[in-house]
Amino acid sequence: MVARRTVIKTGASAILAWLAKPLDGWALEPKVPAVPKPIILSTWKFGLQANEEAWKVIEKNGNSLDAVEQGVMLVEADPNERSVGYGGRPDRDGNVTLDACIMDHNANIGSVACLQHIVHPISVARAIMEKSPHVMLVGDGALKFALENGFKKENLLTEASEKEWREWLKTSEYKPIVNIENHDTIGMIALDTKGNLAGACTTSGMAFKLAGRVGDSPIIGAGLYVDGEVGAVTATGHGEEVIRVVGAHLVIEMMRQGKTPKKACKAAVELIKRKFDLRQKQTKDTQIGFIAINNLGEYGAFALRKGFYYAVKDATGNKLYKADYLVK
Ligand code: SD4
Repeated sequence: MVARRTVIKTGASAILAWLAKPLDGWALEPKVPAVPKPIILSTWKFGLQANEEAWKVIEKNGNSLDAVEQGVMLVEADPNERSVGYGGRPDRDGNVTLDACIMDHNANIGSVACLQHIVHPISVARAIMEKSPHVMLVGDGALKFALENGFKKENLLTEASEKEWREWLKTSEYKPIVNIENHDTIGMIALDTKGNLAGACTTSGMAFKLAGRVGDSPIIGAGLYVDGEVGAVTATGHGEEVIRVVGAHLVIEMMRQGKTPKKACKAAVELIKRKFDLRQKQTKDTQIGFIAINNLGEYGAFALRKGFYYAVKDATGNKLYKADYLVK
């Protein structure tokens, strides 16, 4: 004889199974919203203005690639932003050298590293992507390509940056401290009205770095990665540490495996911390932050320590958020 409780249980599971099964003609839940809700994320406080600039493209149904380029160009051209483009702090020889990269949802990529004299490295990166057979150019070759493609040669070292550099020369003490007072790289990721993702990342790198030093920002997979089937991610902070774990690509792969953008960013930060621990190095004075969106328009961020901010713009507004962090 079958117990009454068993009958009830079996009946209930049958109903649940029936409810879970899509009937013929029923639409399955879409993986990507039918009408994508555009969104833009960028690093640090200057991300707010950059987002507004990028939104001008998005709101006219423009594509996310144009949006991220336009957005970060605003910061590149601003002499008061001392860690990106014109007015950026120089290397220890007094030369402003810039790193940037750009990527779209179909894995089109362009990157430029250690570029001098050009205000908009992000546009040089895009030109490399669209007009050259390569994906990355560096140093003199990158400058030559830029000049041949209509970019103008300019002096990027402003009076303020030169003064700071001359002051630094007195001690020549190299401390790559990355925090809110010394905010850095602009990384921007966006989802447009057609559901396409893109990202851009641009920086003058660590102030007073060795000549020739390249950080994570122009390295596709480290400072930026976009996968149209998954999401978009960019990083800021101590580039050497981000390169060590191929940070942005790692976050993408975590999202591909089902993690939310925030959890994926957190997992990458945890791995970076673990690498510090294994090398018995202190994380003091080091900052790393990731921001991520998935192709549903969900977003998140995570940092190694307190003090990382990121800006989020969508149809409802443009807000600055404090990222959660791993260590005090
Ligand atoms: C670099 N990641 O050159 C850049 C610097 C940065 O916040 O983002 N600082 O290593």
